[in-house]
Amino acid sequence: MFSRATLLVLSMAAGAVGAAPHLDGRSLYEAPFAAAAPVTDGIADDPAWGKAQWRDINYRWLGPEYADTDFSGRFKVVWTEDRLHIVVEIVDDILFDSHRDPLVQYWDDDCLEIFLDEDYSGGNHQHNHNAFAYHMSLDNRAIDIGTNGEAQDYSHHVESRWRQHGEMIVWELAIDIYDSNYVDGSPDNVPVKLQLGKVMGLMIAYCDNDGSELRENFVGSESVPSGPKDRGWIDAGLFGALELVESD
Ligand SMILES: [Ca+2]
Ligand SMILES: [Ca+2]
Ligand SMILES: [Ca+2]
Ligand SMILES: [Ca+2]
Repeated sequence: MFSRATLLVLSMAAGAVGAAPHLDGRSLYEAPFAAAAPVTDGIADDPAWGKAQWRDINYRWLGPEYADTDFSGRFKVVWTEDRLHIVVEIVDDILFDSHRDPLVQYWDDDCLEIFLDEDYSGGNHQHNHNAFAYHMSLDNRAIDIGTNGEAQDYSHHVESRWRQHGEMIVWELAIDIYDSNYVDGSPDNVPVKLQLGKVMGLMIAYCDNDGSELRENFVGSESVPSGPKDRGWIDAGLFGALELVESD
């Protein structure tokens, strides 16, 4: 569990770099270490998942009230030295991918968003790599805005597979973690090695569209008590804190 000392250090670190502070009331997540990395195949029978706790995707950021059968979601996180592993269970009554080009209006198709801030700095990440907001399309592409202000395909950062199990989609992801020094298009980017006790920023969300021109709902794992609720693609201060812990 997070100690008061850990939280104090986190808040001091954010202040020290002059970043915008995190909003009050951020979630605290713990990712247990995975002795064996989960296989990214959309089947969540990997032993590592049994160590982690489910967390809900239940804050309605955009759109009207919705039924559990329209959308519901929850997720777990574990880690290895090389990658962060996430499993998401989603109920969505209609899967919809209107814009077949993954770089066009990707947030208005059904889309799983994985927000990651390697050093939990918070702050703006719109046109830089202070944090990433991977928009996972139904064809397993990872899209975010690059330093040129244009949508980029970062699918080589994220291994992603989902399968339907009854009414449920099980979506597994294995993510290379890059820090803010990442350079778009460079062959020299090296993922960060993960270690026990590391604290990162994390937030998970789902854009649900069931056939409309624009997404119908946007639902996330963090509360947004003030300001535009959909600004996670700009503001890493909304993200929760994820601590990498032992397996037990
Ligand atoms: Ca699996
Ligand atoms: Ca739906
Ligand atoms: Ca950062
Ligand atoms: Ca949908």
